[in-house]
Amino acid sequence: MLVLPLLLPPAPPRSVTGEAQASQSRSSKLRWLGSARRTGCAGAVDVDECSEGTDDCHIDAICQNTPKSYKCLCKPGYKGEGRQCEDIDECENDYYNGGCVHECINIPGNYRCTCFDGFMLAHDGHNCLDVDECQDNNGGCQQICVNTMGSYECQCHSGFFLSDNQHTCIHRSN
Ligand SMILES: [Ca+2]
Ligand SMILES: [Ca+2]
Repeated sequence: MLVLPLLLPPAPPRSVTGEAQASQSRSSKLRWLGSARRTGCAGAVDVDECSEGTDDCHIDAICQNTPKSYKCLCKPGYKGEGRQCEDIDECENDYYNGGCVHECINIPGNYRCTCFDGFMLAHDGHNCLDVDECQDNNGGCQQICVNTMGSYECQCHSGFFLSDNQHTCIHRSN
């Protein structure tokens, strides 16, 4: 039985710089693919459509070269079959709210949780923690600062009452 040696074309230059070289290497690669198919050696020559940019993956997809073809996979945070990908709206479900305790903001490929005034985002990125305003300059209170959930209030020692600005105390005159 006659066994014909499998003749592979020379490898294309690995590091091509410049548009002229790149397109030259592309056209010769395509030529090789054609001859490989004609001679029935499918699979012997693989064209990396991903690195050549000849794939039709969506801009928000990851191109994966395979031995005979390529695959398009939507990036994390996107849904679709690869040729078409669209952002997942993590905030869409009002009940789940992206797992955010307060507010959920949808962004392309991701989402962010934010908190109402008087709260700060916890390290888990989802919970909201009360800001203790009294830790900072006594909350601006002249006498007593009382921290509350989502806010704070100023109070005064006996013999004083809180002024209209809710921060300073005025001595009660008899
Ligand atoms: Ca999103
Ligand atoms: Ca507070």
